[in-house]
Amino acid sequence: MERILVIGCSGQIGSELTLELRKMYGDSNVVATDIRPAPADILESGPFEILDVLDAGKLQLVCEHEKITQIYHLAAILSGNAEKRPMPSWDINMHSLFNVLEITKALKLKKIFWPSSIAVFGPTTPRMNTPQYTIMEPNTVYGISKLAGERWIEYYYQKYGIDTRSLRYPGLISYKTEAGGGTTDYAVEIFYEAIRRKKYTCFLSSETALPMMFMPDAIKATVDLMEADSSRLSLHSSYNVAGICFTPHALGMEIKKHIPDFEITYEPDFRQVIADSWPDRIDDNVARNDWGLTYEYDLPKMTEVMITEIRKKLG
Ligand code: NAD
Ligand code: AKB
Repeated sequence: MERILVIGCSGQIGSELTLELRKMYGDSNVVATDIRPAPADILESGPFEILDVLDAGKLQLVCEHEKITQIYHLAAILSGNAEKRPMPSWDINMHSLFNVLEITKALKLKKIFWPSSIAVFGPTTPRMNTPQYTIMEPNTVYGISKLAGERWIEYYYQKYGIDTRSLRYPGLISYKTEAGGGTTDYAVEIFYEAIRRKKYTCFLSSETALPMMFMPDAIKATVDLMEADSSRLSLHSSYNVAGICFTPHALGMEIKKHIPDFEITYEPDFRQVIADSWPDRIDDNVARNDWGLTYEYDLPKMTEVMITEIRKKLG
């Protein structure tokens, strides 16, 4: 029987992934944790504990007491916020990963999931159809921490035989929980502002193309990777996943199909430089070939669901 620990269950991904894992493994077998309270549906459907992942002692106690077999470690400081507080963000992103890797080794857990990001790429990386293996010179605190993290999880796989699995998520779009301080957050904020005020001032320029993915596709990719037989995985660092590629202008046009008087204006801020260093479009053939990565949502389908669900949410 699998016993799963989710670290960072109250965030954009954790608030949805935890519920999916509870459906798969049983509510009581998925222990949700975060440094802040969880959403009501997580609190009501299964176990939850306040846990600071930097507290290695408590992390070990929870893993032992709950007989944990797998960890999903989602706690991190994302790109925009990390640029505002570089050293504490580096500490949280790296120190938390080492705590999880060391406990996985000490308790001989079966496997861990730790997400990487398109932020591992940098200004010298080829921007179009960015390959799995390519030049990687990230120039953000967040990107450097993700690239270092990829190297460390690969190291623990090679050196200690720990089954580490990871995806380089693009910008994730969802309606349940607000995005957590990243550069791709405009693609979530825009929907709320379009529905509330019919206008949005974007912090990136109109033609800034970035890879993005709708949350149901991200959740499916995550559980598919974690469920895949290890013999199918050619790498234990992190897989490229592409999702959909669009610009703020293209997203604005798609929203206008549903809200014809929606207006978008542009006032790029410090996040423009970060976005300019990331790829436009990713090549995800290694993930497709190894474990069958697929997507369901394109830009129109995702936009339709986002507008319908956020209208319901805002009443
Ligand atoms: P988020 O900021 O929404 O959620 C992170 C959660 O971690 C928060 O609930 C926060 O309270 C918690 N947390 C922070 N510090 C903690 C600590 N010390 N101990 C315990 N919990 C702590 O982030 P997210 O968008 O859900 O991202 C989850 C992971 O996926 C991160 O590693 C992130 O880098 C990665 N990722 C996210 C995206 C995206 O677009 N959302 C894209 C690429 C990669
Ligand atoms: C961010 O913008 O920081 C995240 C990411 C792509 O990692 N959404």
